[in-house]
Amino acid sequence: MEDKRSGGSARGTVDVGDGDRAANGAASVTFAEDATAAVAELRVNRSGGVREGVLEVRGDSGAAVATQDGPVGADGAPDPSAGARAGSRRAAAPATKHQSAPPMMNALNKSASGKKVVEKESREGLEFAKGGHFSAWYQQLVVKSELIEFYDISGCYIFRPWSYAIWERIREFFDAEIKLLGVDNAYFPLFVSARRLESEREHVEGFAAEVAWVTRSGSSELEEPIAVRPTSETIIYPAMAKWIRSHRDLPLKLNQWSNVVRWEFKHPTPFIRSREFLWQEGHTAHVSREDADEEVLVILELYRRIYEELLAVPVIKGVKSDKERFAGGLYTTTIEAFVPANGRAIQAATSHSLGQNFAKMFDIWYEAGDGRSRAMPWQNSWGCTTRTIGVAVMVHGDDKGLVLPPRVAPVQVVVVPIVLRGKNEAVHPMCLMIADRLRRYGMRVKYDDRTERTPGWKFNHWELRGVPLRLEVGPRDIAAEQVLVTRRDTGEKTALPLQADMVDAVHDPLADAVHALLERVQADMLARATAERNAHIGRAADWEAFMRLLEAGHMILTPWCNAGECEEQVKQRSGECATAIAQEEAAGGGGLTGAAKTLCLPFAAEMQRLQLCAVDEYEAPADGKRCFACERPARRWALWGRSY
Ligand code: 87F
Repeated sequence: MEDKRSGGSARGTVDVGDGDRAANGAASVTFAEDATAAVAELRVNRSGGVREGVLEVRGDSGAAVATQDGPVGADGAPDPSAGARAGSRRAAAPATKHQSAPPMMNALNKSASGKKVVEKESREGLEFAKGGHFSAWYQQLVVKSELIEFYDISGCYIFRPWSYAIWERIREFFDAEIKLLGVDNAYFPLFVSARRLESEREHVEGFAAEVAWVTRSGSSELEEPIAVRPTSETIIYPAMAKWIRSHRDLPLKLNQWSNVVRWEFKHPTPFIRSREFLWQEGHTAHVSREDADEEVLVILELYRRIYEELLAVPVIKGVKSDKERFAGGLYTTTIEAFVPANGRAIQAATSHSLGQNFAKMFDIWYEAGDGRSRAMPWQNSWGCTTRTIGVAVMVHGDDKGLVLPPRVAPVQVVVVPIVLRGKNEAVHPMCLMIADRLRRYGMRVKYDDRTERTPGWKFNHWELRGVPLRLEVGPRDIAAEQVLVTRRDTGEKTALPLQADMVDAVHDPLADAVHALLERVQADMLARATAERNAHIGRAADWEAFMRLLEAGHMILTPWCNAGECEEQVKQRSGECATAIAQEEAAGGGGLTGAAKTLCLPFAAEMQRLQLCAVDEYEAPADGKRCFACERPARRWALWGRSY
C-alpha cells in the first residue's frame, strides 16, 4: 500500500440538504432575510454643496436591502467565478453586482441518500493565474481563501476570521510598540458635526466628495446632518485643546484603533481600496519641533517593521512631494510597497508632521514653563490600515493561493494524518502528540483530523489558505520515526526526526526544528520579495528612458526639479503615452491609470540601504544633473511609478 499524499484530487462533496444554497466560495450575495427595521440613509456629498447619490438602506419590508446609484456600481472586478481562464489576460467580462455561481459550477446532484449535494470539484482551487488576469486572480483568491466575503454594498467587505486574525497580529505588534513610546489608546465618536468638520475646511475641501453623511433617523430628517469620520483630526483636536493646559500636559500621545469611512468613487478592491476600513490613527502633541520630528520617523520605522518583519514585504521610506502630501500638515513621510505582478506601487502607511497648523485651527495652547507666556504644541498624526493585508496577499500569493508569512499566519503549521485502511491506529495519537508539542512551544497549529476528506484534498485546502508549513504523519513516517514537512512558499519537503525520547520540560528538538523552519520561511519570503522588488527599480536621466522603464512595469528613480507643475505634466504626459494595456486597465475598472506620479522622495539613508545610487550622488543630486522631465536643474531624487 502506498501513501495517498501526492495524488490528491480536489474532489469532494458537501451535503447541503434540500436547500438551494450557493456553493461555498461563490461570490454571491444573499440579501439579509432578517434585516432590521432600522433605517439609515447616507447621502454622499460629492461636490461640496449639493448632496446626491442617495444610498438607502431599508430593512422594514424585507424587500430591497440596499439600493445605490453613483459611479461605483458593481464590485466591478471580472466575475471571479465566471468562465475566463488563466492565460487570457482580458478574457473575463465585467461582473454584474450580485454574482451567483454559474450553473456549471453549481451542479446540484442527488446523493445516494436522496439529498442534494454540491460537487465541489471545481470550486476549491483558483481558476486564474497570477501572471494571467491579475485582478481576477486577486478577487477570487481573497474569497476562496476565506479572507473576505463580499457584501451587498459596493466597496464594503466582510473580514472573515482568516483575515481578521492577520490584522490582530499586526495590531498586537504595533500596539505593544507604541505603548513603549508612551502612547495611550482612546476611543472617539464615529460621527462628526458639519460645523466641526468645516472648521478645517481648507484641507477637507479636497476630500469633501468622500465624506458620507447621515441625514435621517427613522423617517425624520435630522436637524443637522452628521458626517461619518473619514479621519479624526476634527474629532480629537477639540478635545486635545481642553486637555492641554500646561507644558506638563505634554507630550500628549493618543492612538485610536477604529474604522473610518471614505466614500470612494474609484473602483473598490478588497483591503486595498474600500469604503470602510480598519486602521489605527495616532495623534500626538509635543513641546518642541525636534521631538515631534523625531517621532514622525520613529513611527515610520515601526510601519517599516510591520511590512518587512511581519508581512515580509519590502518598502521604501521617503517624504511625499508637495503635491502628494497631506495638505493640512507640514510634511508627510511614507513607506511605499510594490506589487511586481502588475507593476503598481502602493502607499503602505503614512506619518505626518502637522507643525502648528492644527493647533492654530483648533486653538490649542499651553502655558510655557515661565508661567507667563503661552505656546502652541507641535503635532503629528500617523495611520496604518488593513491595506497591509491586501499588499501581502498581492506580493506573496501564487497560482495555488495565499502564501502567508509565518509571523502573521493564523495557522502556522497544519498536521495532516496520512491514513491508510487498516493501518491507522498509531497515526491519530501521534498527530495529537505532535500538534501538542508544537503548541506548547508557542506555535499556532491546526490538526486536520477530518475523516471525510482525503489527504490530497486537505493539501490543496491548506495551500489555498497559505499555511506556511504542512506536517504529514503516516504509518511509514511513524515507523521511520520522522515527519514530512512541506514548505508552502517553495514546496520543498524535508523529513524531520520525531525524537520523542529527547523531549523534556524545556527541550523539544522537533519543535525547535519546525520553529527554525518557520523563521527560515519568513526570512526567505522577505529576501525573495526584496529581490523581485529591486529588479523592478530603474534609473532614468531623460524622458525616453523613463517611459521605457514605466512601460516595463518598473518604479523609476530620477533626478527631479521638485516643482509641482512638472509633476503634473509628468502625470499627464505619461498617461497619454501609456500602452494599450495600461489604458485598458484605466478604462475597464481597477481604478488604475497608466499615468505615473511621484511615490516618494526617498530618504538619503534609504537610497543607501537600497543601494539606489552612489554615495556622492545622493548627497548632491543637483550636482550637474538636470530634471529628467523638464531639464531644469535637479534638486531632489524622486521615485516614480504607476500606483494604486
Ligand atoms: C477623506 C475625507 C476627509 C484623507 C480624507 O493620514 C478627510 C480626509 O483628512 C483626510 N482622506 N485625509 C487625510 C488623513 C490624514 C491623517 N489622519 C490621521 C492620516 C493618518 C491618520
